[in-house]
Amino acid sequence: MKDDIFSKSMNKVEPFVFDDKVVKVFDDMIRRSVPGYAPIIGLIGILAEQYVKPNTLIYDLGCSTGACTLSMRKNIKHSDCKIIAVDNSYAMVEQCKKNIKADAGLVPVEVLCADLRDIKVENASMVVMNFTLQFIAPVDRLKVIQKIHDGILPGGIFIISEKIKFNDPVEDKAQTELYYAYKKMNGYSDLEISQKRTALEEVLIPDTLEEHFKRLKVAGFQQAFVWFQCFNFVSIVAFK
Ligand code: GEK
Repeated sequence: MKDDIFSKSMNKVEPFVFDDKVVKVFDDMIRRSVPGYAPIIGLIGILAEQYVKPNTLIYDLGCSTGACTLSMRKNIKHSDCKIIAVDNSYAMVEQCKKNIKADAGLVPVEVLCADLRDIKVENASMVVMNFTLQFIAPVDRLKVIQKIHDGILPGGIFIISEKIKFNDPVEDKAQTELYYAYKKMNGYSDLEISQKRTALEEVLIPDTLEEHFKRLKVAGFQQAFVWFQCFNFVSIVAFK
């Protein structure tokens, strides 16, 4: 279903929430709004194929409708693994469960409606947070990353995709303008772009790449690098 949530002029733009209305248009919204989303989903399957170890757990934190979970499920070679998909939006979790049910993959999937800050991470060979840490309160971010690090087995990986901001104001402006041009190319009007920006203002708080790398290092990851970038959207792989 086409995303037209912000197409009409609003007297007051409310903060963005992942409710029923958003879930209905989510797949269209994220593909048209996040440059690189579709290739990232596909390529996360390759990372899963390479790094998931037998008899381990795989986490998809902030799973939404289950795109990363399904991509990993398709490519994991070991059916004794289990994917744990977590989201705190009831509407998202319901849609995710439907999508998993309609998929013929053999790897078991458990879908949890929970705040990712409250769940235990253990025996993991791969953890994915695809565009989700940006919605977690900045004060909680290190604790979340630390928990993920501690729950990953040696040799395991953590994939974190985020919208980022840049220290250099010239780069920040150029990358942001390219991102808005991407949205316009995908059919969003200036009004939709501007109202969505207002709705996300205090909800999606981006960090710089430097802040991400520093946090990953403090948490104990051995190495981390960008494996995908399109404008101000990046995906990092961190190795334990
Ligand atoms: C994808 N990964 O399609 N606990 C659990 N879930 C949360 C929390 C939290 N504290 N806060 C936000 N979420 C997906 C896309 S969308 C990104 C992820 C976007 C959930 C929220 O409900 C939403 O489903 C997801 O994080 C972020 O690859 O919409 O830009």
